[in-house]
Order: sequence, then structure tokens, then C-alpha cells
Amino acid sequence: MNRKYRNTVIAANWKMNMLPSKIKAYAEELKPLAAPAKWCDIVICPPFVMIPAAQKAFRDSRISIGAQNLNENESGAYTGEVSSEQLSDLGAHYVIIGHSERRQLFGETDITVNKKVHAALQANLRPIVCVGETAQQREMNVTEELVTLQLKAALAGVPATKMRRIVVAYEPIWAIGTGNTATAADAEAVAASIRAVIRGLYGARTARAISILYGGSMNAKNAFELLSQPDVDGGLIGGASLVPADFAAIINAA
Ligand code: 3PY
Repeated sequence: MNRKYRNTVIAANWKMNMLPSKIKAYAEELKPLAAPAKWCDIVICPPFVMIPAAQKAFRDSRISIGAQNLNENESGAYTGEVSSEQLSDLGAHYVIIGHSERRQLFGETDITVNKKVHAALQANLRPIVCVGETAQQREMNVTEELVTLQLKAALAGVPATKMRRIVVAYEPIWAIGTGNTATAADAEAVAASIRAVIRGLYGARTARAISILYGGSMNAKNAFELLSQPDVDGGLIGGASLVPADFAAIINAA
């Protein structure tokens, strides 16, 4: 990765796992293991209800807290939802937007993803915008077109001045929770094409500064090769982020 121009970001997506009462022990184990990785922005994205406990547990470290979703509306009658301002007020710094599980299981579209990106930026959160293709789309050889479309839709209306707050995560859907990982060459090819799209929209300087992550069954064994690719600037980690030693091994491979 190109540390000269952009940050390395390793983000944990805990999904609907972990318990509030276990976070302190997790943090105490992770903090010393992750401490040497000073070049790396480390982010933990727990379920909403655990954000305060995570904030408390990581308060004396460089590890930031993020959310896994937000509602695109500012406030109002949206029972069960959480706004960007509420997350920001809690002290969250990042928010994952458009994860394929949200697109597939909760009906999120490119349009809602775009609205969420705007809501996040408005509240000063850093969106981690997820894009990625299904196995069928990869077989049909439309991966780059599809990812380009998702990315352009997600970024529609985002001004150049806000772009440096954006992180993009390429997560091939067929690699999520399956144990199948994209090859390093495939991850690099799509990450490079994402950077080319950003270059086309915002110019070379912005494209060079944006961190592009790979996500989808990244683990301690495959992290080093994936993270050594020039356009892969970090990872969005599912299952392996639930075990502090495994997550730390990925952080230290970055
Ligand atoms: C995975 O690694 O399975 C993920 O979905 C990370 O977001």
C-alpha cells in the first residue's frame, strides 16, 4: 500500500456479535497487541448498543469507534433507527454504509446508500462505503462496471472538499462469511479500478489520498498478501475481528 499518500485503515465489523459485558476484556487484550501498529488507523464497529461500552473500553488508546449503519434522516418518527448526529454525539468517528448484508437483507439501494453517505458527512462521520459484486456478476465479467456504478451512485453530490473523509471498502459478496477470499490480484484489480473511478470524478490528488479497503474473509493467514497490494490500503474484517489475537495479527500485517 502507499503509506506516503494515504492512511492504512483496519476496521472491525463485528456485525451482530459480541456482548456489552465482554468488551472490556476484548479491549484489554487487543490494546497491547495493536499498540506497535502506529501507522494504522484501527476502527472497531460494534452494534449500536455497544458503542458507549466500546468508547469507554478504548478511550485510552488510538483505536476509534464506528457504527455499522445509520438512518439517512436527521430525526423524527423512525422507530428503531439511529441518526448520524446521534452517532457523532456518542463519539463515533466512522460508519459502515451499504454493507452487502444491508443491501441484501434490509433492502438498501444505491439511492439510500447515497443518502446515508450525505447524512454521515453532515455529522462529521467518516463513511466506509461498501461496494462489491455477487458470484454471478463476477462470472458474467461485470465486476468493474457494477462496482463503478455502485461507487458513482454512493458518491453522487459529494463535493471534492469532503472526499478525503471517505473510505471505500471493496467487499466481493461471494467472499463474505464464506471463507472464500478474493485472490490478491483480483482484490488489487478492483481496488485499482475504484481508484481510477475516483480519479475520473475528483482528480489524481484526491484519488491518491483515498484509502481503499478489502473485505471478505480476510484473516491472519491471507492478510499480508492482500495488504501488500499497492491499491489495497487496509481491510474491513468480519469474523476474524472478534478474536483480539486474530484481529491484532491482521493489524500487524498491514
Ligand atoms: C466479512 O469479512 O465477512 C465482512 O463482511 C466484513 O465486513
